[in-house]
Amino acid sequence: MKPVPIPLTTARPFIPAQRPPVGVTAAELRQAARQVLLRNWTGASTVPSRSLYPHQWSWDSAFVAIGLRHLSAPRAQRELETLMSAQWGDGRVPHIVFNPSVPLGAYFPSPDFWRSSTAGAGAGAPGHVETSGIVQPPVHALAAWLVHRADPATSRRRGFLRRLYPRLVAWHRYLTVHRDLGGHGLVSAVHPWEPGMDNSPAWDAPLSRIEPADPCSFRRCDLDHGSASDRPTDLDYGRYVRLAADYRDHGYRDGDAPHPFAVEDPGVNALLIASEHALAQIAVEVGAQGPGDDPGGHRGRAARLTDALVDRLWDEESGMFLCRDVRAGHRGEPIRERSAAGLVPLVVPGLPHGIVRTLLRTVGGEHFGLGDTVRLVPSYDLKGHAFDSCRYWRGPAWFNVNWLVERGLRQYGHTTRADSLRAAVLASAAASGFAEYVDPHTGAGRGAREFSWTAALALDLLSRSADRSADRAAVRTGMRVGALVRSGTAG
Ligand code: 2M8
Repeated sequence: MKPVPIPLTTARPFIPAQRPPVGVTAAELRQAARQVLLRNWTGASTVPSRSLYPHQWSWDSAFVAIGLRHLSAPRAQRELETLMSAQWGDGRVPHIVFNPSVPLGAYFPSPDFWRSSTAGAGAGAPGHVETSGIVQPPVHALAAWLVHRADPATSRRRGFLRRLYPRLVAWHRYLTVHRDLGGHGLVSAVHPWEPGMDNSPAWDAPLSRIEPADPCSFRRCDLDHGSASDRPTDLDYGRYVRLAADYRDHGYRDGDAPHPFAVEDPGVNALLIASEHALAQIAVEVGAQGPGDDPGGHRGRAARLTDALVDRLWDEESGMFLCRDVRAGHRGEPIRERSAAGLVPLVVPGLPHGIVRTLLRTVGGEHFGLGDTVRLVPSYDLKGHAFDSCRYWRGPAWFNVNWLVERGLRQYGHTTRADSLRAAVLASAAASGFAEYVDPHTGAGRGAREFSWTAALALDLLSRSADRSADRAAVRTGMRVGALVRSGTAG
């Protein structure tokens, strides 16, 4: 009998350059993803990459937990608990939690740059662990809810949500109270690393106003592991360092820090809204009773944030959400760059129908080309003046972004398109050896390999119950696919 392949593609034919090698089974892909997550587990959390990122990152951990829940619910819970135990007194969840056993020189900016336990003491930085002082997108409540649902009995027995809920509430409160720098109900990022899309062309204009730090005052470690043509330039790095150092020197107190870089990002705010909806469900589960921190309170906050998102960041002319530079002009100004962050609001429930329709047209149109010229959503406008298929967040396709868009397509009932995207994500994850990101045109893997969220999110997509029958069929036929995953790892 001829083997039945995993549906790595659906309606449209493969774009030739991205045709995955034939013969991957779901079982083998699942096993390979599992091994990546086991290797990157440190005992209490998961590093994004053993080489490039040897500590715990905030939004990486949320995505990792979403995948880990299919392997071990307690381990997925632990991942989030470890992160949240480094939460600051003011509610912020730091973007990096440093592993004290990793040498200082392994990653820059290192703990002796951030000096959280001393410089951040006034903002409530913990004393038992060193962290960075900035944040990343709030995907955590969504992750916590998905982790709980994977094994509610274990979650209840361990009091997982009951312990996490107040911390998640404090985290969202930090963002909505201390970070509404524009004064219109949306959260601002104060450093290009905060939205997670570090080197996005959307930051070029606001970043150009920042005086870079003296290049002799720091040494980049990222170039020891990655190619300079993929990574941010030295000039941009100098600006990242300047912003972080100034924030630190103001004690990480948002009321005192000048925050010369302040951007309302649609990705950050959309993930906050999706997480507020998750908090409403968590509040039901733990029986939370206000004031404000009850299911109705969370739903009300999600609705107000959604109105502000549409009001401040929707741009009909571009057909998508745009970032807003809070420090430009009188009321702030839209940043006219099409970044994938502007598609992430597809994860927000209850968007106006017209906006969803337009977003879907934009995803498949000439600027993002999904299902037409590319099989994964690129991080930036394919036609944009700054497009670069290799450089960090300036064009390559990232797996977490594609997982979010897939979720959004499914939420709004576009199952066929979601299925195609799911298949493309799995094919790319396999063919690239779970790369950090891929060239959207050729599908070639870039950056680190055996990257944790790529493996975790592939595992999550493989575990969708609706797709299980196709996976089972492939597994039953015993197709061989190891070569696919191995050749990707080598590449
Ligand atoms: C990248 O960011 C770090 C700084 O936080 C870096 O470039 O050194 C980004 O891709 C970010 O989104 C991600 O969380 C982090 C770790 O994977 O790497």
